[in-house]
Amino acid sequence: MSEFIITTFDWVPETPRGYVRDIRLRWAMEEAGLPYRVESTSFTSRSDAHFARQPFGQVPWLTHGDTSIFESGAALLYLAEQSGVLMPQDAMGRYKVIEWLFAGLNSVEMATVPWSLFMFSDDTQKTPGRKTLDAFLASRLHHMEQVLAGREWLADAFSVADIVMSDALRLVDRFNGLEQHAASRDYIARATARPAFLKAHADQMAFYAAADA
Ligand SMILES: N[C@@H](CCC(=O)N[C@@H](CS)C(=O)NCC(=O)O)C(=O)O
Repeated sequence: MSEFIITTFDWVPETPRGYVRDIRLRWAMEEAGLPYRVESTSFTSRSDAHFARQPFGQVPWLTHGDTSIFESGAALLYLAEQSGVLMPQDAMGRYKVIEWLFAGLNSVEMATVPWSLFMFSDDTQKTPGRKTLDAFLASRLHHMEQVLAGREWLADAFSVADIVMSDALRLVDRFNGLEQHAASRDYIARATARPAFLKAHADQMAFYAAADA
């Protein structure tokens, strides 16, 4: 089998460490027990070769033989298919995971990322646009709280959808945005207590600590 390679930035500032999206791929690899290595691309200078792999000049991307995949969700689906774990094999089970994977990326992360950009920037001005964004996020969090109050994982078993959803929600938790959402906090705690997450997180932190040296 060809080698799996995750490409991420060679360095990032302190704030995003532990949250750079290569963690989603590292996490899936650890869950699946797939061997992989991590390569890096310059954070400060985005080359044509970088844009050829990731058209927005972002990370991560996944390489496997001749296959190169950008977008963390697409790479996770590929890994789920390659490994035979992190997603059921039957069609109905697969689509249960796929719908929640898209919900994580397109319904929840669509609100969490812009909100967290304000929080990272210490921008607390209550402009009309900000109030709309806060209400948008509050609605998504409210509905996720109802869902998570009734189940351990989004589909029948832990899956790539949980990697994305818990990763999106932990960004909100980082800024204490889940104080009124106990089920969501419990879900994040369950997900991030998994040995695969702990390893992925420790490895990302060590990778960037080494980059400072
Ligand atoms: N939708 C993309 C988002 C990727 C993304 O936002 N990557 C961040 C790191 S976590 C990045 O590259 N930021 C630098 C930039 O946007 O220039 C995915 O899920 O892969």
